Amino acid sequence: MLSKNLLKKLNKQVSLEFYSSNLYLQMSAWCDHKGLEGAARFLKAHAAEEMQHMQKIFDYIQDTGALAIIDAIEKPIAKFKDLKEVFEITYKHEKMITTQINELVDLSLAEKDFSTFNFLQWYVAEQHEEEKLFKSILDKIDIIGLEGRGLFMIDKEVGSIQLG
Ligand code: OFO
Repeated sequence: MLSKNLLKKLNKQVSLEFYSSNLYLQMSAWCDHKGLEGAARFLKAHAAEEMQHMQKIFDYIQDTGALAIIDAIEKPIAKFKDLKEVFEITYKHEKMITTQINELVDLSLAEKDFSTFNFLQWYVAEQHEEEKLFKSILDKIDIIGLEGRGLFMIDKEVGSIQLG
């Protein structure tokens, strides 16, 4: 059975994953609007992944016999300076999500809720991959740059990333 505190934090994570999905979907709309088809495709696919992250926690809560609660979801930012800013925001956002997951892991251990601790390990591994992914995109932007053909190349590169 989930403790009150853990349930509250897991429900908060449901909302955060919804927000992640909305943020990436909104970013994909901006990219599409700017003719950045590769980045738009990548971010839209990533938004769908975030919905799966949300659903997994939602289902876990329900499976424990507790009640999943969907809270109000914050409105995502819709306009960006350039593609670099888009990915700076994604990277920062994923680091924040990692912190939240780590806090959940910490709490599950403190409460000796080993079932939830075990469930959260998937998210620990996923966050490692996500931070690595977004950092690698930022590194490419730094190397290639967004001037002239750089933007075209980055967009093509990002569009070719296969999500797992
Ligand atoms: Fe991007 O991992 Fe969920 O939020």
